[in-house]
Amino acid sequence: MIDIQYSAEVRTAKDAGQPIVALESTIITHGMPYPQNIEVAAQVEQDIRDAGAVPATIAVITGKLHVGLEADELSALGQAQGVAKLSRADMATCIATGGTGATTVAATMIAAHYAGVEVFATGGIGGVHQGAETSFDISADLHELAQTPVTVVAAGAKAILDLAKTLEVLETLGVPVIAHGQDDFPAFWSAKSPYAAPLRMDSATDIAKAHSTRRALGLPGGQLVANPIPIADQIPAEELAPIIASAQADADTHRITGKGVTPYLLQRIYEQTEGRSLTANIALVRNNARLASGIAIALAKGT
Ligand code: PSU
Ligand code: MN
Repeated sequence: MIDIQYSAEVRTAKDAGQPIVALESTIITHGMPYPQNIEVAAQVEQDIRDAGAVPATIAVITGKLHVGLEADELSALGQAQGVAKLSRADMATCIATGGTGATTVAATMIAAHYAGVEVFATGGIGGVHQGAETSFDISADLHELAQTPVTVVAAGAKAILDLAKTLEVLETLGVPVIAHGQDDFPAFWSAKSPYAAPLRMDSATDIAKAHSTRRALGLPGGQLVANPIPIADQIPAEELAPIIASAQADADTHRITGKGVTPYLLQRIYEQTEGRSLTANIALVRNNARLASGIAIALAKGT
């Protein structure tokens, strides 16, 4: 076993059996610019507390796996340079070599499960990139959802991805994709997409029941809860489409590959929407944190 460094509030919550919601840290280090990144991270943690659960932001800091960060640790991580982006492939080497890294959806799921946390809120999952038929760029997040039993609340997958292929791969992998409160699969900055979600549920309690039913059946893997951005905060898909296409073209021109692709595209879209993509991103993460708290609370009650 490796040691987990818990924050004080997560340690207390674990001992008392209180609901805990995991949060990733790549969104802080690679997904949003400083200083908004740490403001948002602190705000999302507070949203979870206000909803009656306890936030556990996950990261590796100088070789130690942290589940829950103290305020000073979160602030330092948000300003640190050269933090690694950790997915399933990199987390163990980072811990083994005393490195510092932020966890993606995949790595956060692994750490949350290891710590006994079953619900996780984020912005958007990684997925199948446009042009994947030649680049083979498919996020490890999808395979993680197929094997690690954590319910992940996200606003769907970013429109920088190929949503149709992302949904197909999730279906192949047997991952339940549950839209919350609507029939469409949401497209991150936009509430709607041209694609229907395979499943729909309208309450946190039902989602919690589905989670515990999978556990009872001994099924490996988690659930993807696709929670649409509130309509008032969305950016219409038509408006984003040309911006995404141009960001994608820039990424191709500059031969951005591997882990660099998602952060590069997010940064270009942030610049080209003059920050509006970030405002929407903040609104949807907060919305996801609230729903995840409801699910964690229902599970803690034995749902
Ligand atoms: N979506 C966002 N912001 C992010 C990410 C996704 O809105 O920062 C991050 C998440 O950590 C996700 C990762 O797990 O990007 C996916 O990266 P890749 O496509 O390289 O697997
Ligand atoms: Mn990738």
